[in-house]
Amino acid sequence: PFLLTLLTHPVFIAGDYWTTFIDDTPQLFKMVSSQNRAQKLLHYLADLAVNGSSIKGQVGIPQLKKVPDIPHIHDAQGNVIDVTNVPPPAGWRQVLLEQGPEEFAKQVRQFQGTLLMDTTWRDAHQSLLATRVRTHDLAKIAPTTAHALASAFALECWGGATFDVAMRFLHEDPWKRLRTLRKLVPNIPFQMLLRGANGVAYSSLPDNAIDHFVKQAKDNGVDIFRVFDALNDLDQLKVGVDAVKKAGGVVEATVCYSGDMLQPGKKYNLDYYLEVTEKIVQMGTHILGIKDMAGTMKPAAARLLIGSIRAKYPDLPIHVHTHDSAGTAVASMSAAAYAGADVIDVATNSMSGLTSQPSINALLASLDGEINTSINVQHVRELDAYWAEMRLLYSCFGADLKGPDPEVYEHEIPGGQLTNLLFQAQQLGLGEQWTETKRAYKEANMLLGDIVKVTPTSKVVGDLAQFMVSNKLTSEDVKRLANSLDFPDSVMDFFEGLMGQPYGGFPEPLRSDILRNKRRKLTCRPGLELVPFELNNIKEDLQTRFGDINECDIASYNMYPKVYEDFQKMKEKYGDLSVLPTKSFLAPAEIGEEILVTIQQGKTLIIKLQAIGDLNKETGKREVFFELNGEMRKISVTDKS
Ligand code: 3PY
Ligand code: ZN
Repeated sequence: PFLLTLLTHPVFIAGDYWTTFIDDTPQLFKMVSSQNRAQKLLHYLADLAVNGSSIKGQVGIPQLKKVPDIPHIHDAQGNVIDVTNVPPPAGWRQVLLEQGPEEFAKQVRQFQGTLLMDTTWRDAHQSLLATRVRTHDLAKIAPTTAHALASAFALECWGGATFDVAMRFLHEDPWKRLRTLRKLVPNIPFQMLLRGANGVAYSSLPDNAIDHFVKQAKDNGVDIFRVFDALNDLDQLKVGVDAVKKAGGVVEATVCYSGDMLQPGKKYNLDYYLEVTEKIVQMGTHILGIKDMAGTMKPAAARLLIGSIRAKYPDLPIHVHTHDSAGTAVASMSAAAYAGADVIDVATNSMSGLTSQPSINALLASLDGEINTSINVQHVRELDAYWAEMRLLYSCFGADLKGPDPEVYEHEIPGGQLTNLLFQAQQLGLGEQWTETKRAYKEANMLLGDIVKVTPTSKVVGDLAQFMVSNKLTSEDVKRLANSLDFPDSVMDFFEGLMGQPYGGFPEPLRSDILRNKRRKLTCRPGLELVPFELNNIKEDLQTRFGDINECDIASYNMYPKVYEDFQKMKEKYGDLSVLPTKSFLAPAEIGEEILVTIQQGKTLIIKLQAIGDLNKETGKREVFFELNGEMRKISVTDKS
C-alpha cells in the first residue's frame, strides 16, 4: 500500500520529486498508517465475528441495540446548552490551578455546605460493572459532564482497578484515557485512588517507582490523590503521601473504615480511628479521606466518627466515601454531612446504589433545604439519562444483585469485591455457594486477625474464604492443618508482610505454621527491602522491544509488567481498539450492520460485515468479508471452536 500511495501521489506523478520528498511528505505515512490501522481493526472484528468475545467476565452481549444518545442539558431559561462549543463554567479546578493545594483545601473547608464528588467514572463502574466502562463512552459524555457537574468538588476517574483493567481487559491505555478526559473537562478537579506503597498494583513497589508513577499521573491530569493503605499501615501510607507532595498534587491521606464500630468489642473503634487520624494529620495532608469501602458505617457511626474528628480538627477538610451495599448509604452520608463532612462521594443515579456509591439525586433530596451542595439538581438528572443507557450497554458484566445486602455489617465484604465474589458464585451455579462464601469470608477474616479489608488485603480474605469453601475446611481445620496446607499466594504474601503490618500484629502461631521455612517474616515495610528500579534501563529495554514509548509506558510496565507486555502485543496485532464503539468491541457484528469508527479527528471508517465464509477444514480458518469505505476486504481468521 505504501508503494501504491507513493506512485499515485500527485508530486510523484508530476515527476517533481527530490531526495527528501518522502521525508518531507509525512501524509504518505499517515495514509499508509490509516490503512494499516483499518486492516488491524478488521482483524479484530473478524475474530469477534467468528469466535465471539474473549473479554473475561463477559456474559452475553450488550442489551442495547442503538448508540446511546447524548442528553441535552438546559440553562435556567430552558435553552439547550451547546456543550461542545460553549466552554464550561469555571470550577474548583480553577481555584486549585490559580491558588495551589493549600488554598484549595482551605476554601473547600470554608465552603458553606457540603461538596460532592462524583465517582461514576471510577468506583461506581468498578463496583457494579467489573470496571469495564471504556474511554470511548466516558469521552462522549465528558463535555456534558463538565457543564452539568461544574460545581462538583471532583470527578473520581482514575486509579484503583481502572488502571489494570484498562490494559488487561479493555486493551486500552489508561494514560490516554486520562489525557483524553482531561482535555474535555478543564474545570472540575480529577481525583484518583492510589493504594499507597502499592501504587495501583497489588503489592509494594520500590519507592522510586511510586514517585515516578505519581509524577506522571499528576503531569497527565490528576489533581487530587486519595492515598490509602489497605492495613492503615502508616509507613506504607506515607510512601504514597510523600510521592504526591513531591509531585505537587492535592494530598487526601485516608483512613480506611472497617466493620461496624458501634458494636461493642470491635477492634476498630473510635479511639483507633482518632489515633490514626492524628498520625495522618502529623504526616501532613491537605484533606482527610475516610474510606468506608464495604459500606458498614451506619448513620450513628457517621455522626460519632465525623463529629469527633470535626470537633478535634476544626480546620481539616473531611472527605467521606462509602458504598450502598446495605442500602443505608444515603442515611449515613446525610448524617456525615450534618456532622460536618466537607465532601461526600456519590454516583449518578443509574450507576448508584447496591455495591456502588449512593445516588446523587437521592442525597441531594435528603439534604434539600438544609445543606447547600451547589449542585444543579436538574443538570445531574438530565446527565443521568446517558448512564441509564450505558448500564444496559455494559449489563453483560454486572453480577445479578437485585437488592441491598444488610448482612454486609457481618461479613464486611467491600463493594467491588462483593459483586466479584457473587459473580463467581453465580457462574458456578450453586445458590448455596454464595451463602457459604459469605460465611467463610467472615471466618477467614477472623483467622487472619480481623484485618482491614480493601485491595489488596480483601483479596487475601476472599482467596482464603474460597480456599476454605472449596476444600471444605472450617476455621479449626485451617488452624490445625496450617503447617501442611498449600495456601493461596496472596495469603502467603500477606503473612510474609508484603502488604505491610496489620494493626495488632499477625496472628500466631498461624503465621509461623503457614510460612514455615517457605517465606521470611518482614517486620518493616517491604519497600525498605526492595531494590530501586533502574528507570533508564527499563526505558531502553522497552524502546528496543516496543519502539515508541514514553514515561507513562514505563510507569505502566513498572506496575504490571506482564499485563503491559500483553497490551503492547494486542496493540501490535489489532491497533488501537479504544476507537471502536463499545457494542462493536463486545459483540460480533451482524451481517449487513454498519459500524462507524472515527480513527482520528475527521477520519471515519465505515465498516460493514458482508459475510462469513465456510470453515476450511484443512487450515481451520474462515474468510470474513467486509466492506470498508465501500471497498471489499477479506480477512482470514482461525475458528477456535
Ligand atoms: C481499589 O483499591 O481498587 C478500591 O476500590 C478500594 O476500595
Ligand atoms: Zn470505594
